[in-house]
Amino acid sequence: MNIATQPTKIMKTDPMGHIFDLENYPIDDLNDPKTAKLIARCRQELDAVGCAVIRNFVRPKSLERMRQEAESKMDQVYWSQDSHTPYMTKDDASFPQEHPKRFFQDRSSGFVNSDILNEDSDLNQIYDSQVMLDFVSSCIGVSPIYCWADPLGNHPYSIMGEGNYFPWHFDGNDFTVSILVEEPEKGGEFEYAPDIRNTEAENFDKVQAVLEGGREGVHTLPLRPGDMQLFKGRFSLHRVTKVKGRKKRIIALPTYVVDPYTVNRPERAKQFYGRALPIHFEREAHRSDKLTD
Ligand SMILES: O=C(O)CCC(=O)C(=O)O
Ligand SMILES: [Fe+2]
Repeated sequence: MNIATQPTKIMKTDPMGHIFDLENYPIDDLNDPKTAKLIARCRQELDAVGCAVIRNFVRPKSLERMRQEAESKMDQVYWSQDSHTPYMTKDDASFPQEHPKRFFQDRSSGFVNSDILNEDSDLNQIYDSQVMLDFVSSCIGVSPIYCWADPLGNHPYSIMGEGNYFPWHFDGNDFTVSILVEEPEKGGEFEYAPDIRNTEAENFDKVQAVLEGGREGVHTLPLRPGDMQLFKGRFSLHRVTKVKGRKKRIIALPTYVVDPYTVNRPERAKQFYGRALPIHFEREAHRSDKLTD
């Protein structure tokens, strides 16, 4: 199947007032002055610090439904403990030992994969929403953007319990939205180095400095349940610090791309989501950019 013939995901046009606070954030009308102002602010934040935050964007009842959904799937979480580079690539001995491509970090975390969400799940509705897609596209300033074709990783819940750590990495998709559904007692902070690389330059020296503990250009974002974050996960090196305490950290992660044909490489699909599907192998060679991954 080539790009021109692939089926297009059918998006729904519901205004989403049962999930989003449309009184304060009328994103179903991009011409509303409140929305235009919000989009301008998000763009400015993304340009300045690589991440936009919209406080109390998701209604408490929707958040509770998402928390219950994630809790109800705890026995199906794919937990993994492994060691990987920021690119999820295999070791490459042609590079010096200290090169980021050879920098392995331990990760322990779990995912409720996108393909096991309940059909009427709020997270599914967010991901199927044309209103949401248009809003994200406007905030990022890129059009068109698409939902990601990766069936396992395109809008999962990431789950982290006591002692879990999600180390420095880049995402396989271009843009990520995050909505914290349950806050841990301590830790689980999102740290990121915005735009540390771009499609033209990997900037391995800068990446190496952060991997080795450098804090230059690193931002910390304490997340709050119900807020929505937008960030450029393919270009910003990011991590989640170690979670502490009995409460789990649960976060919903809808993802977006500029090229609707891309999916995770099989290696990443296996490491994060437990398996690689035929689609991951079929599309392995197809990338929208030349980045390591
Ligand atoms: O949990 C987060 O805040 C970000 C997770 C993440 O970076 C990922 O799943 O790729
Ligand atoms: Fe990520």
